[in-house]
Amino acid sequence: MMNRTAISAAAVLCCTLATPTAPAHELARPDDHAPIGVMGDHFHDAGEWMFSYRFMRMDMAGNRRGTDGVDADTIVTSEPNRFFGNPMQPPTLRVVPTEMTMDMHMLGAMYAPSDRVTLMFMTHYLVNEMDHLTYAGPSGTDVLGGFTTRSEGLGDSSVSALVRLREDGQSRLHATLGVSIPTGSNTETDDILTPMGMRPTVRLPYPMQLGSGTWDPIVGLTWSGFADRSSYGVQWRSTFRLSDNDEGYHLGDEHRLTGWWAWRLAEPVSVSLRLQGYRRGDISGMDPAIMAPVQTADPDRQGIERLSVGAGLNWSLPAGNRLALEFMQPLHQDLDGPQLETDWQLGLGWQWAF
Ligand SMILES: [Cu+2]
Repeated sequence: MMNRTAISAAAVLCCTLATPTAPAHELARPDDHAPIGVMGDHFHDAGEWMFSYRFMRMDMAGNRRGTDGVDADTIVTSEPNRFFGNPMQPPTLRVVPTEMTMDMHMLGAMYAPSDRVTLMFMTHYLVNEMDHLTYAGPSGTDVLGGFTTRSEGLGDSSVSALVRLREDGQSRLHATLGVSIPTGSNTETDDILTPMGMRPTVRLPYPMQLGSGTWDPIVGLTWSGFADRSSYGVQWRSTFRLSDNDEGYHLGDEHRLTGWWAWRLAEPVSVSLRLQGYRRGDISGMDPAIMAPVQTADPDRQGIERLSVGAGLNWSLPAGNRLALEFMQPLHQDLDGPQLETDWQLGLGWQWAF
């Protein structure tokens, strides 16, 4: 056990902003917070603040249609191009994404104006890179060359209220009600290589855009339970896209259902296992500035169903600091494809509460 008097004294010295109430986070168990990939998993007592930084990398390589892998040669000879009939548009897809990395830097702030409500603000800085192969001309399997597109900048932000519904010594339950704010750009451009060998600068396809362009409600429910050396929880969280953005479309609704189990290895360290189901719908509507013989430009090739498993570690440090990491890998993916498949996802986080 840590010395409460020493910690309180340190808190008073370091944090003149801190409220006089006991900083609950400083003595909290490591698994008081869910694995780092779960957002808005906990609330705070009145007057508490928390700041967090998360880095997340998602790595995608290879393509899939439904649950089956599909190679680039097959895509360019058999997958119809929905823009066929427009000038310069071949009957099948001719450009194939082969790999993508998404890096997310997430900044978060939480403040509890009362015991009942904790307010949470989050924003993202995104760096996306996608590698492609371009096949020559309107048909055949001759590769003309490769190219990489990149987009970087602020993503969407969100403001949520976490409303405490029930809490006793062993469990707690809260609802999440929030709104996603369209701070990310959806008009990013970069150079591409066309099947005719040209290198125009065009508006990037949907997965390379940084924001949704819409104000979207976020709704969720989180339950966590605590035993002596272990803990567990379940969270549902959805984002509903209700209206079109200025470019004439909206992204598909997103739903996440996750459950986790954590075990305390030592006083300040816990390890966790987590399962997550994720579902995202196709895009509805279309941006007329996005037109290319590539799967990522097709609003009907954006839907995802994915079941992932994750292993994580939470580490509670003095003065309200926490470090955490989590590695996730899909067990099952069903894609409205062809679409790039996710290989793995890594999250690292630092949280500071006072
Ligand atoms: Cu917090």
